[in-house]
Amino acid sequence: MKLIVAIVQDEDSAILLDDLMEADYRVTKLASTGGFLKSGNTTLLIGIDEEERINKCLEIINRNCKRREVTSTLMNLSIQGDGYMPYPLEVTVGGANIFILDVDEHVVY
Ligand code: 2BA
Repeated sequence: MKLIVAIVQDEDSAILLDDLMEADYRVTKLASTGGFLKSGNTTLLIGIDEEERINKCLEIINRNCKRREVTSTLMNLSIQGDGYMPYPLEVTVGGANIFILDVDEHVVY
């Protein structure tokens, strides 16, 4: 069994979840926060028994998740070190960051 951990943008998550459900994948959706931008994103846990279904799952994620340019305001310590200064930043946030893990065991009680 494999566990796909996919970090996607909130904007893409609803339609992605629908497509995964329709294709009969088992999914858990978690509300998460990116460490860099400190803004919300979505983490999906997808446990897959049959290895041959992994590529199809990746295809569905790829089809639904778009890269986007995001302008955000980060806070930086001022030169004097006595306060925080806002500064604008533009980054390209991935369509999806995906980790594929081997699962030793899956137990359901
Ligand atoms: P964030 O950590 O909020 O990062 C958002 C975007 O900011 C990143 O998009 C990247 O373009 C940029 N970024 C991140 N760290 C940076 C840095 N130190 N310097 C300059 N720019 C930086 P993505 O790479 O597509 O990542 C989207 C989200 O996926 C991340 O949100 C994080 O929640 C997750 N993620 C990405 N790589 C990860 C990893 N290796 N481990 C765990 N989570 C990861």
